[in-house]
Amino acid sequence: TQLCYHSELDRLKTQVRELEAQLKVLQATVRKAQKVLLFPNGMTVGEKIFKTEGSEGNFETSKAVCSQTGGLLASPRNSAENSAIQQIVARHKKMPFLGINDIQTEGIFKHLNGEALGYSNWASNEPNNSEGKEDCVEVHSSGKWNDRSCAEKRLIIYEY
Ligand code: 293
Ligand code: CA
Repeated sequence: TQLCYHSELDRLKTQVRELEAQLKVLQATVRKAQKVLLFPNGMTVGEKIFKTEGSEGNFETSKAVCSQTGGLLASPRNSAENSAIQQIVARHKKMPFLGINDIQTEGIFKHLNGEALGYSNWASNEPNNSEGKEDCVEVHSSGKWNDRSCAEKRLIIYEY
């Protein structure tokens, strides 16, 4: 009957409101837990997590170590993500390599998945491929990027 449908609808509406309220509480709880657990070695930016364990490696090692944990070498897609990496650099006083390189084609820097660079933050006069052997990208404490030899050892920063 009309009356039956109406009360059923009311019950569902109440349930949705309750679930919305519970979801808000859950989201706040997760955000708080993330903040606590990631301090001082990690940061969240939107859905992305950047994290370090303080260890270092050359580009190949850094890439492999990140994959082993189910992550990737940090690869900022925008200035907010780059700032998060910059904060980790500042805290650890060590530069990382990004998941960006021009190993395949000199002068064409790409993300590890082959994606073209939509965002970049090169220092002035970089990338310069100094001595013809700089295919990887390090991040300075300024947040600016410099191409550097992939054989150097740098702070490993993971992204998830
Ligand atoms: C050259 C010129 C420097 C620059 C350096 C880096 C190395 O030595 O100004 O800082 O290359 O690009 O990666
Ligand atoms: Ca350079």
